[in-house]
Amino acid sequence: MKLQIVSNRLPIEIKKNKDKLSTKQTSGGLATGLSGLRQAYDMVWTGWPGIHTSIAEERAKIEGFMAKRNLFPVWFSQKVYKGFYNGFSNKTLWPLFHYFCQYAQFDDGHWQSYIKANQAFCQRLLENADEEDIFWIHDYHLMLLPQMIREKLPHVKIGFFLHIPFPHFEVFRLLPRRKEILKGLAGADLIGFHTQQYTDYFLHCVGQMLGYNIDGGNFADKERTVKARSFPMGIDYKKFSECANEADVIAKVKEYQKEYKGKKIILSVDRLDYSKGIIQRLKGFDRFLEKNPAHRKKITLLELIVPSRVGVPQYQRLKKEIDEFSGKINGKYGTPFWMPVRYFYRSVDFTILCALYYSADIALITPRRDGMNLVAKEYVAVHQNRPGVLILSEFAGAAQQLRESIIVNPNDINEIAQAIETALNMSVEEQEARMEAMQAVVRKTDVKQWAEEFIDQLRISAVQAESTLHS
Ligand code: ADQ
Repeated sequence: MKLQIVSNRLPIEIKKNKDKLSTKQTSGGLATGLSGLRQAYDMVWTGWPGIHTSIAEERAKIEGFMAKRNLFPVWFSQKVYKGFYNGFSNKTLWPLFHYFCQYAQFDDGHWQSYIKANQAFCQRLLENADEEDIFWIHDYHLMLLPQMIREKLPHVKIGFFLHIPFPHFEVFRLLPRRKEILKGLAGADLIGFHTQQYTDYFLHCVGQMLGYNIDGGNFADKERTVKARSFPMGIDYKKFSECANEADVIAKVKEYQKEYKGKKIILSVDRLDYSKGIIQRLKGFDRFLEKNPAHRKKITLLELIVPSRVGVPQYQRLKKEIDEFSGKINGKYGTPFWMPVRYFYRSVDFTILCALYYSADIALITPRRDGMNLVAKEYVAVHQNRPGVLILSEFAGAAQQLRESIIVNPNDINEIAQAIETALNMSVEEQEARMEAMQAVVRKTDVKQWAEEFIDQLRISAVQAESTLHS
């Protein structure tokens, strides 16, 4: 029996530079969560290796490298991958599921590529699957896959986890292929979401669009019972909570303390994405500076933005808008000795990330929609015995758990400005009390525990589904 993990990307990516192949580690969070399961299961992982090649020798080399690590690449033509990934996944599903309906495109060619890509995943999995296997499929790229596998292997255990929000019925129904998506997911035994709200929205859509009776969190697809449950994803709590004891992190923190002496640091960390509310945050900070002249020169907003989906036009436009708005704030309030906004457009390593989290007096996290938002949890975990305030959007899944943060509506610029003021005026005792309460929650829902709980539930669900089938 194997545990088959399936995600769009493999945890190791292949890069090619002037005919030379190299490797790079990707998706840290999920890989860490699954590491605990490695001891209990024979685990294999199937996904795209990050490169398109039709050269047989190159493919064989990559296959060999991956096989040694129990990784199985799925190969696509560039055209199919583009329609599947840039197209249906990121121009249709991503905007719609994040309530950016105006950005959602419905292109039948993209949909055909989405089907083909899911089929390619299915074929690859079948080469190496048997009826005893447990499948755990991840995210919105692969929503047709549960049913495709079910048709070929009716008795295997299939779990699916959605890392982004599941939208309200009124938004989901805009999708022309909504029924196909729901039927695809219904091939699973267990469907997981970050929050109870996303779970309820999904079940409501199943009831309305497929006409199934919803019984608690369950429904029957033919004779099989399908369960939908919430599993709030966590972080590697130990790693983040202990990082401030590491010598290289301590050295970096000292550097930042020297550089920002006498100034408060507000930090934000995101992938470049319109769902993350980066412009709203800048506007909120602008409003704060406008209303609080006494704080000028004493506060800096550090924005760490990791490049993402550079091929999609909305993302290019957003990058330009952020550049312009940051420049506008700096032009308006900056002096030769003080820049209100410092903005870094790159990924940083773990040491720098932790040192920044630790040094930040405030984390300002303002997504307009976010499945969970792990950055909020990382900030909380790093702040051991160190005051700090988390300002968090009510539209992040994490806001359901991190109740002691200052919760804001990112569309309300005045509320963001007011939250910064409240954070700056908060007593150290209150900051610490709130931090400790949030740390207790983040510790309890660690990523390894999240993965184990999902698999435990999947095994139970599948046994129940099996007994329903034979009764
Ligand atoms: P993301 O949209 O990528 O994930 P998030 O949960 O915040 O959002 O995770 C981002 C990760 O990238 C964090 O671990 C963070 O440390 C890291 N990161 C971001 N910017 C960085 C930078 N400049 N340098 C280095 N590291 C950086 C999707 C969903 C989320 C959901 C996760 C997990 O959109 O809602 O929480 O999956 O399910």
